[in-house]
Amino acid sequence: MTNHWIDLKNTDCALIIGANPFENHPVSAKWLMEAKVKRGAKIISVDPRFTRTSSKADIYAPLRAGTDIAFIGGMINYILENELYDHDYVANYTNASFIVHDDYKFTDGLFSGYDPKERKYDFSTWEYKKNEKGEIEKDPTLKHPRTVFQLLKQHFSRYTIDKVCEITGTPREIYLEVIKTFAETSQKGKSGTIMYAMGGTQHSCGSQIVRSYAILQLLLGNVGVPGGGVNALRGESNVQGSTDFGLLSNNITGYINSPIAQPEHKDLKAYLESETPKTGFWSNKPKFFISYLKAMYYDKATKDNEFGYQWLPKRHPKKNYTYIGLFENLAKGELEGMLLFGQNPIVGGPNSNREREALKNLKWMVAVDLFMTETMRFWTEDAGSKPEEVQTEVFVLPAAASFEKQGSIASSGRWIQWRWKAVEPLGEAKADLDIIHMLALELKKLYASSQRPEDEPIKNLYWNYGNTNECDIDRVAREINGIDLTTGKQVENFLKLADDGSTLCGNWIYSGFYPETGNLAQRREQDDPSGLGLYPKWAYAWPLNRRILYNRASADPSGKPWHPDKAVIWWDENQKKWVGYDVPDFKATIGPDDPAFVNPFIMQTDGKGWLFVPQGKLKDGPFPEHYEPWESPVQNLLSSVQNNPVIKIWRPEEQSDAQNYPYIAITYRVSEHWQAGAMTRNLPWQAELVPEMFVEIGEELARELGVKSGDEVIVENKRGSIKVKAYVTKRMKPLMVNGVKRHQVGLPWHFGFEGLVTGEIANKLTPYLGDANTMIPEYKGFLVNVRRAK
Ligand SMILES: Nc1nc2c(c(=O)[nH]1)N[C@H]1C(S)=C(S)[C@@H](COP(=O)(O)OP(=O)(O)OC[C@H]3O[C@@H](n4cnc5c(=O)[nH]c(N)nc54)[C@H](O)[C@@H]3O)O[C@H]1N2
Ligand SMILES: Nc1nc2c(c(=O)[nH]1)N[C@H]1C(S)=C(S)[C@@H](COP(=O)(O)OP(=O)(O)OC[C@H]3O[C@@H](n4cnc5c(=O)[nH]c(N)nc54)[C@H](O)[C@@H]3O)O[C@H]1N2
Ligand SMILES: [Mo]
Repeated sequence: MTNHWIDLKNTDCALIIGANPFENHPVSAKWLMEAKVKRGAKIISVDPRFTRTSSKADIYAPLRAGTDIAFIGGMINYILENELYDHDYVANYTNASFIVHDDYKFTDGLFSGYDPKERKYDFSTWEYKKNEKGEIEKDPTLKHPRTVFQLLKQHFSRYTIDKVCEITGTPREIYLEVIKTFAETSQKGKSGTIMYAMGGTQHSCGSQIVRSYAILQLLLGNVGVPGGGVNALRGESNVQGSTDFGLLSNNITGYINSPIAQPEHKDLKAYLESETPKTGFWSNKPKFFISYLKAMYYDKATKDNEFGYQWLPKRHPKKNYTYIGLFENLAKGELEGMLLFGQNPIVGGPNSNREREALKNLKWMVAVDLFMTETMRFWTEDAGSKPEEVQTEVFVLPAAASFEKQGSIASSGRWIQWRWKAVEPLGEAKADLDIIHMLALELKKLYASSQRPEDEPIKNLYWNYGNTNECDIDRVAREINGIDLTTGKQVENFLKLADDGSTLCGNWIYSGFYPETGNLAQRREQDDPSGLGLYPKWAYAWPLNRRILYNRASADPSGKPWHPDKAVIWWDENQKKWVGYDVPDFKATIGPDDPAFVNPFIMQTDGKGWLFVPQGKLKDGPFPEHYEPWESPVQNLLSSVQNNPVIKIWRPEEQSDAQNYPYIAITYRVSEHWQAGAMTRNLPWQAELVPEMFVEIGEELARELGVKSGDEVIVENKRGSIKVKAYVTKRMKPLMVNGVKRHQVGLPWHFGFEGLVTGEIANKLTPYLGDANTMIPEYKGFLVNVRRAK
C-alpha cells in the first residue's frame, strides 16, 4: 500500500476494484465504515459478482472479468475530455510535460517495436526526446502534441463510454455514476483511494491493470495524500514481509535485482554500473548492495574479493524462475528436489493436474507445514495418481504456527510489528526459522572441509545465530537492521549505510526498524498528533518510518499543504526544512531554490509520477491497453490484437474455445475459508460453515441449464473436469457484452481431498500462462462449460 489501513478513514471515496475487502480484509471495513459514517465518504465496488463489499457500497458496478483496463481507461478518457483532472498536480508532479521520442507509435493494438516472432518489444522508441545536452525535452503547457499528456489523451480517446460499456458489460448509467463520483476527488481537500488485490492482478494484463490505477490516481492528484493512494491489499499474513525479503524470484532483499549470469553482471563493478541509476534515490544502491554482501559473508567479504559477489547465486539468463516456470522445469526433469515451506501447489497452483504430474519427477520433497496437505499426498489415489508409479520420497516436517513462535510481521501498510510466542508448539513442531537454522548449521558442517570452489558460498556464508537448535532471532533482527562494523553498534537507518564494507545490512528498507536500544516490541505508543491515524510511534513503517509514501505530493508546488484538513508535511521557511506529522518521503532539506523541490517521486530517476512508462520497465507497453483474457468468448473491440501480445503461454494447446466452453469463470475466496484450505478445512467450526465445494451460477443460467441449488454439475474445460454442487444466487447476473448476453460463473478455490471437509480442486481448470511482467497466472477470466451431472 502507498498508504495504510487506518488511513482509509481519511478517504472521500474508495474505489474498490478487483478486491472484496469486507470478506478478505475485514479490518479495512472498520476504517471504510468510519469514513462513510463520519465523513460521508462514498464506497464503490466494481466486481463481476455482487459481494459483501458490494452490499455496503454506495455504487455497485458489475463488469466482465478481465476487462478492468477498459473500465479504468474509460474513466481516464472521461476525466481528460472533461478536464476533471488536477491540473497543478499533473503539470508539476508527473511526466505529463515530457516530450516523447519521434518514433514512438501506437497502431491498432501494438506499440512500436513489436517482434511477432519473438513475441517481444524492442523498447528503443519508448523513450523521451532529448536535446543535444541529453536532457529530456519538455513543454510545461502540456500542449505540444508529442507530450506524454497529449499522447495519453490520444491513447485513451478510443475508450469512449459506449465502447467501454460494450466491452465490460457494465450498464451505462452506473458506469457514468462511478466516473463522476470518483472524479470529484480531484478537488482540493478531497482524496480518493483505489483498493485492489487479486481481482485486479490475476490476469494476463495484471501489471497494466495496476498501471491504469496509478494513472487515474495521478490525474486526480490522489497519490501522496491521506485517504488516497494505490493500495494493494496483500494476502497471506506477512506476504508483504516475504516480498520485502526477496522471496520474489528476481530479487534479493529490499527489491534489488539479483544478479544474472550475463556479461553486464560479470563482476561487482559491472553489476553496480548496470543496475545503479545516476539520479533519484536508487543512486544509493551500491551502499545497500555491498552492505547486503557484508551481511551474507561478513569478514570473508573484502574489497579484494568483490565483497564475495562471485559467491552470490546468479540467475540463468534464459531460465524462468517464476512459479509456473519452476513447475515447467520440473516437468522437463530439471529439478531433483523441492523444499516446500507452507505451500500447497496442488490446490493453490494453476493447472493442478499438470502440476501433480510434474511433481512425479522429484526424487525427494520436504514439506514443512502445520497440516497434512494435498501436495504431500500428490502420489496417492486420492490425488488421481498410481502410487506404484511414483518414486518420490516425501519428508514431512511439522511447523509451528504463527502464535507458537516469535518474530516480526509486516502488514500491507508496511507496518512492521513484533509478535510474541503465545504458546509452545505442539509435539515436535518447530518454527520455520529454527528448521532453516538447523539445516544451515548441518550443511556448513558437511562442507567444512571441502576444497571445491563451488562449495565456497556455503563455507563462507556468515551464520552467526548461535549453535543450538534455536536460532537467535534477536541477532537475525540486528543483522537485518544493519550494523556499523567500526563501532559494532546498530546503524540508525539506511542513510548511514556505506559502500566500502564498513557497514552490514540484511535488508536496507528495514534499516532502522530494530534500534540499538528500545527494540521494536516497545514501539507501542498510541499518540496521533495529526488525527489522521499516522501513529508514528506504533510499529515501524518502512522506509524510515514513513506512513504515507510520496507524501511530498500532499503539499502544493510551493510546499504548502493542498488543504489544511489533509496536511501531512510542509516546507518550513524558518527552519529551512520539511516538517509535519509524517517522516518526509523526500530529502528534508530540499528547498524552493532546488529544481528537485517539485520532484516527489524520489524512487524514479526523474522524480516524477509516470503516466508514460519509458524504457520497457513494463514489457507490454508504456500505456495500458485493453486486450481480451487469453480465453474469451468475445472479439477485442478496441483493436485487431486479441490477447496481450507478449504474455508467456506455456501450453497453447490447452486454450479452451468458446464454442465448447461458453462460460466465463472466475475463482475467488470466501470469508469462511483460508486459501488452499488446510488451515480452515481442518478446523471443525470453520469446516462446518462452508462444508462443500460449489460453483456459483446466476438464476438465469441455472434456468437455462435446468439446475437448482444443490444439484450436482460438471464444470470442465481442456485442462480438467470437476464435479461440484451448483449454488444458484442472485449475485451473478448475465451481462450484455456487445449486444450478446454472457454468463459468468464463480468457483471458490479452497477445496481439496485432505482435511475434515473435502471437495474438488478448482485449479484443475485454470490456465498455464503468465502476465508479461510478473508471470502471475490468469486465475480469473478463463472459459468453462457447466452441465448437469448424470
Ligand atoms: N477469508 C479469507 N481472506 C483472505 C484469503 C482467504 O483465503 N480467505 N486470502 C488472502 C490472500 S493470500 C489474498 S491474495 C487476498 C485476496 O483478496 P481478494 O483479491 O479480495 O480475493 P478474491 O476473492 O480472490 O478476489 C476478489 C474479488 O475479485 C473479483 N473478481 C474476479 N475477477 C475479476 C475481474 O476481472 N475484475 C474485477 N474488478 N474483479 C474481479 C471476485 O469476484 C472477488 O470478489 O485475500 C486474503 N484474505
Ligand atoms: N484459482 C486460484 N488459485 C489461487 C488464487 C486464486 O485467487 N485463485 N490465489 C493465489 C494466491 S493470492 C496465493 S497467496 C496462493 C496461496 O497458495 P498456498 O500458499 O499454497 O496456500 P495456503 O493454503 O495459504 O498454504 C499455506 C500452507 O502453509 C501452512 N502454514 C501456515 N502457517 C505456517 C507456518 O508458520 N509455517 C509453515 N511452514 N507452514 C504454515 C498452512 O497449513 C498451509 O497448508 O494461491 C494462489 N492460488
Ligand atoms: Mo495471496
